[in-house]
Amino acid sequence: MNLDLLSHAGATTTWTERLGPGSLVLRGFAASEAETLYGEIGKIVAAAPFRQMLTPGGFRMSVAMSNCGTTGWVTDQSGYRYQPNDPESGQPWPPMPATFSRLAEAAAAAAGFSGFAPDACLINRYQPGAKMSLHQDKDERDQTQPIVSVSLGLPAVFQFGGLQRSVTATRVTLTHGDVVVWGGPDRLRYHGVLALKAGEHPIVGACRLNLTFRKAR
Ligand code: MD3
Ligand code: FE
Repeated sequence: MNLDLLSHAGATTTWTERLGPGSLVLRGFAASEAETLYGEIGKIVAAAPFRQMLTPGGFRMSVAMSNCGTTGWVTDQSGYRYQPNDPESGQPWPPMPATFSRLAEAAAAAAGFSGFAPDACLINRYQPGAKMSLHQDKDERDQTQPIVSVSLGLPAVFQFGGLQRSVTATRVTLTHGDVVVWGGPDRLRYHGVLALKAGEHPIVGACRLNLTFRKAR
């Protein structure tokens, strides 16, 4: 594991861990902004509540989701897609707060992807037992753009596989304030999250929240 010192304007000094040629963990990168992010999430889910969506195969996801931005990721019986409106309300997704987009752009730049301008932020809520099976993110139009993820609350074990499902996955624990940038040759690698263990986080409570920033359109 390659450890580098990194200081970023905005306060925190943290360290980085390379997971692959195009993916970098920025430990604690969002820690100083966590309360702000958490407050913004509260406002977003007041307008677009967390919901457990249905996969095209007819299974209810254990992770509850919402979105902000000009488009949002949804799944139902007819498939996976991005759409500008919340299917539950018919209303546009809440706008992406400037604190979110600035953080995502700064993280991407720190990992070597300058000019990242996300139009979608998927908000995942894991309660104890919730998990995400190995999958690829390939519903975004421009796959040369990275994905940035921000973890808040309880720690989770993230699985990072290869370009084929059969490749054995590496495990890495992601914890409160960690930011990961996934791009380049790692953009289409299989990944997932093991079932969340119960606990209590002082800011976020009994769950894990994950923001994933995407350039979908
Ligand atoms: C690696 N979410 O929402 S974020 C997802 O922690 C998703 O909630 C997980 O996978 C979570 O689709 C993992 C990290 C992540 C996101 C996208 C990736 C890792 C990725 C795309 C390519 C490779
Ligand atoms: Fe994913």
